[in-house]
Amino acid sequence: MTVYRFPKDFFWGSASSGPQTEGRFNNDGKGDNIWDYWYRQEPDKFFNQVGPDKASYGYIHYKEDIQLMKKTGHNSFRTSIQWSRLIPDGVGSINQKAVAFYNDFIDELIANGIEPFINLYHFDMPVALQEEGGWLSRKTIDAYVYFAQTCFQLFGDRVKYWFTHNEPIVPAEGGYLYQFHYPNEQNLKHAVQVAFNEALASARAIEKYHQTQDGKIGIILNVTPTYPRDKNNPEDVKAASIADAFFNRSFLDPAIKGQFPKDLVTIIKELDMIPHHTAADLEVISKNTIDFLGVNYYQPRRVQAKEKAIGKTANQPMPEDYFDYYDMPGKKMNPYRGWEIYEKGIYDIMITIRDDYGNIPCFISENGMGVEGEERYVNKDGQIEDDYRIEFIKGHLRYLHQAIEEGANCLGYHLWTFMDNWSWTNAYKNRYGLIAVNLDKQGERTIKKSGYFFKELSKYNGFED
Ligand code: BGP
Repeated sequence: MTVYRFPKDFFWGSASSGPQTEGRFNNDGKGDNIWDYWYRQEPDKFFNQVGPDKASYGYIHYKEDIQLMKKTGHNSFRTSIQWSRLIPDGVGSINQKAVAFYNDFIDELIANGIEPFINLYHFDMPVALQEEGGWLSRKTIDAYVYFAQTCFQLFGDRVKYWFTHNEPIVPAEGGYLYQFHYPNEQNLKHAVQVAFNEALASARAIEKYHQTQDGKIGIILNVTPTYPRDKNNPEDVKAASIADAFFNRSFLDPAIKGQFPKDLVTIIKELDMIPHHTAADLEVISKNTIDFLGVNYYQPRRVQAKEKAIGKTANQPMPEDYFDYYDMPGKKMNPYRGWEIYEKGIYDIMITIRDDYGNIPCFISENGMGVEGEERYVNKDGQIEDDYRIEFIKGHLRYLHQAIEEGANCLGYHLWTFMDNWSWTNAYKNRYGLIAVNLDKQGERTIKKSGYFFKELSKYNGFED
């Protein structure tokens, strides 16, 4: 029997986001964000045509939800403040109903012994700002800093853990390369500008935070460890390093080291795609790095050297001009999401943060398994027996524990996610929650087997097997 015990005061909980859980109800004063807008334009893009309007009814059920968090062992919980709920047009007047809602939510968490972790931007650009160019525009950076300051002023007396962005690479790649976020373009130059502007916006918010507040502020990055097909083949290794520069170090380096990776800058220069910026911007980025890092980990990236010489794809350069993906035989898959499950990846990330990023304090801010058709696993008492999710969590925690034993500065583990929620264009296809949500019954909640497991995990600060 092996005992996996985690450090004292380890954060156990889960992550979610405002746009994926809250929904939108009469007279709540929320404005449109790009998801509300895109769904109205193209409902067919969303699984079973389910949009963000009701999400998981979190706006209605949040008090009950916080009791369920307690029942599932949460000592901490992350969500985001919806920009378009708080400031319906992105800039300008503040929605007082949103202030009351978030105040109550935060107070209720604290009253129940759950530390609030609050993120500012989770893919939810207000439409009024998207019409001005979204993250391509400096106006959005200014508006974002105003939004951030407003949140710090309103809630900073009680919220001590803040995040500037969740996975900022995703709006860049989803919106401007691979077309799974609005505005659905394929334009590397735009993707680079969006990424730069997000990094700058983050640094400017951090600057404001440190001037006025006394808690901690960080960023949440989806760190996807990149493995070469053959680690003894220099061409594969080089390809993996370029992929890592595009998708991991592009945000890790400015957030933690205050600088963009040199190899990536060289490539972007060769492509003549250096984003618009000033010397002052670079100084802000270099001086305002994060206090701690949230790591989202779902899957590895496997890469091989390009079969054909570096080719400029059609008219549009793409990151994949520099590497090919490697389809490793025998890999373990989550067939519903189409993502490889590789538990050791979590260990490798922690060791990279320890060795290459000064062992900055960090925590696992998302890790989880989305499964389709979970109603197959309902037992006679109406509970979903999601043993696969329990195994998934344990498999990752064993490796996380090993990394901590070897000195990684990891302070907690948050599962994605608390209750089944709305997954962007996948809507409710894959369910991730510790709690099942029945959309046919106004979002009725039922704890899954994994929810009871999580309670024990938190209570014993680990597990044995
Ligand atoms: C992360 C996002 C979450 C969440 C999760 C699961 O990238 O931060 O918002 O959605 O992935 O992925 P998906 O919803 O695409 O299945």
